[in-house]
Amino acid sequence: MRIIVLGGDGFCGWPTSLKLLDEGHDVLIIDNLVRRKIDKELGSNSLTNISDPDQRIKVAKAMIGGNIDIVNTDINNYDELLDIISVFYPDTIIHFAEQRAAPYSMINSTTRRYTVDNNITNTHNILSAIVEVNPDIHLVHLGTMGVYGYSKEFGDIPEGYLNVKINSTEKDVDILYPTNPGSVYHMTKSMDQLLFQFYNKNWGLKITDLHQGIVWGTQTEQTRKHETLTNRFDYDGIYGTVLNRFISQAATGNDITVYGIGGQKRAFIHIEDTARCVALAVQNPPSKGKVRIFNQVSEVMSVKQLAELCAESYGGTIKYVDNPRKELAENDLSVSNEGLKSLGFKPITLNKGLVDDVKFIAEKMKDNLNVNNILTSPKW
Ligand code: NAD
Ligand code: USQ
Repeated sequence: MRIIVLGGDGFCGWPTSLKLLDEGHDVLIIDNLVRRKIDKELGSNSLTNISDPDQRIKVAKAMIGGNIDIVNTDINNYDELLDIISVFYPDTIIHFAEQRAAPYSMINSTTRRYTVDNNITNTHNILSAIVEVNPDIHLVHLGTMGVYGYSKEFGDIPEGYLNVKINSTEKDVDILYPTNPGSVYHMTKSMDQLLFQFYNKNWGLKITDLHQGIVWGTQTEQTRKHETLTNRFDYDGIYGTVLNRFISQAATGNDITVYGIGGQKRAFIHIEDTARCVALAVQNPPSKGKVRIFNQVSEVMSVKQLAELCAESYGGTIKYVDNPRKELAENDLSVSNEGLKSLGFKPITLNKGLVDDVKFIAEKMKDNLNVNNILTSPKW
């Protein structure tokens, strides 16, 4: 297949691009490298050393083979996006290109507005370009579990649609799950869903929305092939996700920073599974009938459980800090992932060996960790 990966220089997009290349697809990455620029703006960095995009592409071609390229373009620029899609003429477009950190989206009015402008315009530009170039293109979007909120208010979390009984008619209907975002970032993912519903209803676009849990890990089968292919590893208080933060904190002799009492339950997925699940969705496009929504998650864990695992395994100290976020101190959570499983997904669950791999990398790169970047989350 011919596949465009939007945001293919990022944490999830890069290993997924390499996986698709390895599977024999032609891959074109579009990325404006804004994530690398935000690191500079925040005075932060990836714990791993990441190579320049052109170097990455050169080595990917040499180590994996096949066709892969990158174009540095802002997806907010509609004419350029339309041009690239018209010329490359993909079968599938994968959309990773959004500002994805909840804390970043809550720093101030500049970052709130940037997150909304960037994410919503990107998603809408892509949908619009698909209608113009070829409505048969399959769009695979990375959504988030955060659109549901994290509760069992309506029972176990289904895949996108909630079956309800209407009091007045007594009919059973499937409605889009009522969204309950906890940050401006998560709100943009909720808004993306409405754009997808409309473009599917009006133009019959084929859309898969993957509501992904928190990603952990850093390397995959393909990124391990050469050090130039190394993936990024965010550990800081803005972009670092919780388990990677805890592992890197324990590996470098820093306190493990649990927000509140650690009763927050969340869904998790390893980066290797991110690439596998996206590849499965690409290989099995949906019909035009309805937006297909899958929960891209492997397992549910509480923040406290993760902190204890890291402390017990690596001898770290748990530090309970005031929660900078507005979220439930404790919640119960149960999530269906039947859709991807029906396509053959066999989740990698948290195991000591895999956590050790991440710990080994974090330990090796410990000189790159700036302690001033650990507790940088804004309060909201
Ligand atoms: P990331 O920030 O590492 O990657 C996003 C990439 O998109 C970056 O390389 C960035 O430069 C690019 N980008 C952003 N705006 C762009 C624009 N206007 N034009 C061109 N390129 C642009 O994020 P990630 O962790 O790889 O996440 C990818 C997607 O997966 C996001 O949509 C995110 O919401 C979703 N997701 C991530 C996680 C996670 O834990 N990392 C979990 C669930 C869902
Ligand atoms: N947390 C801590 N200590 C820390 C960091 C975080 O206790 O040092 C807690 C947070 O309070 C939160 C939980 O860990 O309760 C998860 O935080 P996170 O930063 O790992 O995840 P989140 O902000 O939800 O965002 C991440 C990605 C985002 C994606 C989302 C999936 O950055 O792109 O959409 O995970 S989900 O959480 O399932 O919605």
